[in-house]
Amino acid sequence: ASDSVSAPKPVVPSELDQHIVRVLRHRVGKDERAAKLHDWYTSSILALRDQIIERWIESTRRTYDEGGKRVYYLSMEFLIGRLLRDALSNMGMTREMEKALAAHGLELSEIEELEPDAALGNGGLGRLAACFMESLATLDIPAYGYGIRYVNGMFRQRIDDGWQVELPETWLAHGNPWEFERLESSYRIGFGGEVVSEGDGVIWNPAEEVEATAVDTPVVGWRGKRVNTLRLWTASPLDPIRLDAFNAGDHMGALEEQMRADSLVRVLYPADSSPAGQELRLRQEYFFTAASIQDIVRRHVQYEGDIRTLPEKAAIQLNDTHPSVAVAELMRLLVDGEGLEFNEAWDICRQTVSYTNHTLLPEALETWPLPLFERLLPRHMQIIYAINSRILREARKAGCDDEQIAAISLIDEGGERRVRMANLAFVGAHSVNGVAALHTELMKETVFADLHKLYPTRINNKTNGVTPRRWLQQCNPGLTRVIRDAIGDAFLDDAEKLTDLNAMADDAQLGERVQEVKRANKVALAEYIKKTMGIRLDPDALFDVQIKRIHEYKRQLLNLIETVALYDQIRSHPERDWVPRVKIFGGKAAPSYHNAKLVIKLANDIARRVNSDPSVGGLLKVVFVPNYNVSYAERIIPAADLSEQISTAGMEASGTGNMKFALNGALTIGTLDGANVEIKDRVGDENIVIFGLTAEEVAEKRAHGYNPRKVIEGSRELGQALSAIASGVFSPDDPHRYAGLIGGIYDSDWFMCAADFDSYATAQRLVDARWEDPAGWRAAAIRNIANVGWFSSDRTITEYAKDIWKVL
Ligand code: DL6
Repeated sequence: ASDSVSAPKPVVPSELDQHIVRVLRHRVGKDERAAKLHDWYTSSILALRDQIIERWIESTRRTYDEGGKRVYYLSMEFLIGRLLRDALSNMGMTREMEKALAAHGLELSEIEELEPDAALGNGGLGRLAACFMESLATLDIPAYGYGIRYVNGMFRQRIDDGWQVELPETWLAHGNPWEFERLESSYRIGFGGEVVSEGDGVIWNPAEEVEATAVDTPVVGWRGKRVNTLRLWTASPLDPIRLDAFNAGDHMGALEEQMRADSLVRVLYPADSSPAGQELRLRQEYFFTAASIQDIVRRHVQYEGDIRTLPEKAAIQLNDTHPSVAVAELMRLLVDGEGLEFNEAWDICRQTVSYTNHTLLPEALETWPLPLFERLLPRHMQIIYAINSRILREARKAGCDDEQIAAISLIDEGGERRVRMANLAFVGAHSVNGVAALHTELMKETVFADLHKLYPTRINNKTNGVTPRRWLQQCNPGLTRVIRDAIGDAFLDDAEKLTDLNAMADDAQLGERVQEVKRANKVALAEYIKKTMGIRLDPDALFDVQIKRIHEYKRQLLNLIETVALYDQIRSHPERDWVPRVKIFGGKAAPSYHNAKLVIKLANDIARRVNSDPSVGGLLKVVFVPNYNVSYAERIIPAADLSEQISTAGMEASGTGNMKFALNGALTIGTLDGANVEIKDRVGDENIVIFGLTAEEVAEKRAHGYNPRKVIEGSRELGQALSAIASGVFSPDDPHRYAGLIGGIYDSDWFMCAADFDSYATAQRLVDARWEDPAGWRAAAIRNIANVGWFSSDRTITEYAKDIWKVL
């Protein structure tokens, strides 16, 4: 008899099932009969978490017993997204959970959908930190991630009439079953006040203090070998209420301290266009950095006794300049707290700290007005002056001239005096790394040229990576299955084993299976977009995707101009065999970034016009997906055919989306920028479409003047597309809406949209031609998958661990 006719077997509850029910009753307080989906969600996570805790305790004990060195990763952002699927998969419990839930008529996929994205980051930098945490645990390296537990994190993006609207993200509204508050790990964080001398030393008497309290989230590595800790700080006032003021009738004033503390952990990157915004940003940075450094020093002194051995037991990695004040804070604790001589403290600091630079954009290299810094952190300012005098003497001795000295100084003396946080991080660290080969070379030649001359061995490269667990296995189970069938399971533990696929890249059967999976992923994405946005997409069209923060240097505008040119071409030449395309855009613009917000509106204006134009005959569709986040990326990336990585060369430090797309079998159209260069080297010139100016050519054009008007006059397609946008073809309700945006291209074209247009448009038609050869496209897709295993964050972390942290 077949299964369908045999008597149903009695369901024997599994251990996990029983555990979930116990949790539901005793910790959630619900009867199975009355439990809502959300109760099951909470109980499932808590039951899984119980298993994780066992490994967590075991990992922590092991680290203490072995007296090993720990890595401390300080980051303003940890864009961890959802954790349930990741934790289940890394614990090897997905099947078990599916079965346990099925016993109650539930599906794991519906439970997973209830988990909010932890939107504790903005873009690549934050997602990199999340990948790194997972790889650190996977590689069995004891590590803590330190950051801020933002109550609202990154804003939620809504699109109203094509415009971005920012709303608070309420990811904690239903509590967070993953976290543990550690009231015993609390530190006082001071601001303002004065520094007074006492005996040989000084004492800082802050004018205000808040309490930082740790909230811990376990981070499970692949196969559950190690569980590390993501420690995020929350803030509270020392006194919850000023009762005297409250009783005197000043009810709001009595809670002022509470609000002041609260504002520190409310949102990620509050707008810093106003002085108040700047001050809050600096306060946030000092708050989490000081709490983290105090925690590290306390742990070390408690277990090792002697602060002088700190560099043997602790490696502190600064993720960009946001935590740079760590250098001054560590010096303060060593000198004022532990009573070390300045020189000895300086040696310890530099041996312990290392710094990663993630951008060359001058506006993103943090500097603080000196009066603000001095008012908020008077003792740190003194320490920075002391470090500066030491460094500048060293520079003078090494023969630096005044200009070089001015560039090296921790204080920018040109105009309003400012503290340079990147220089502070550079001099206070023994290692300064870039995040892709080209970026690292440009660091040496541009922003850090003079510091590099003074410390020529300090800058090194660590090309970014992404975790293949989340970005292949979990987001694309179909492709993972096909790969396992083709080359076995070794790649699950070592992504570089994907190269075994190279031998089969032309195998028609494999090509077909890869294609089937891609199509299924496209159908799923199309259904989701239909459901959420009401737009119908043809899964057989080429899915061309640009998802990332909206920024002029990332050139969503170039893509949109080319979209308009294509729209014109399709209408002018309906007789040609156009490849049907779906252009998918997604990303958030900084709330005060006018042009970026205008680009979002333009994408939506173009979409509205193109999608409703019958003369396009469905050959072109444009979609701007709202509120792009980690979970959305997990849906889109497996469904992409073409990955747009088209930044102005020299401006994208690395990119990590580029790696995720290639790993999922999308071909890249891109410039020779960031890690695209290394992707090209690995996948081979024939399996990527490169266009545009090189970084050198861009620098050359900028230095020697370049006339975009002439370029525009010489390109009919470009000229027509630009004037269509500028004259209001896509914005009849406000014909001048894009005049300024497009005028910027005519006037200076800083981001080289005009300069690169023809080359980009030609590359796009080459993509079309390649699409017309399905077998060739599939083989190229397989070669991408096969050759980007090197971009696993396991490889990146191994390099950090060996070269910088010395823990492997
Ligand atoms: O290193 C991670 C990520 C890189 O992949 C991106 O290329 C880079 O833009 C980003 N940097 C930042 C820092 N600020 N800015 N701009 O987010 O880091």
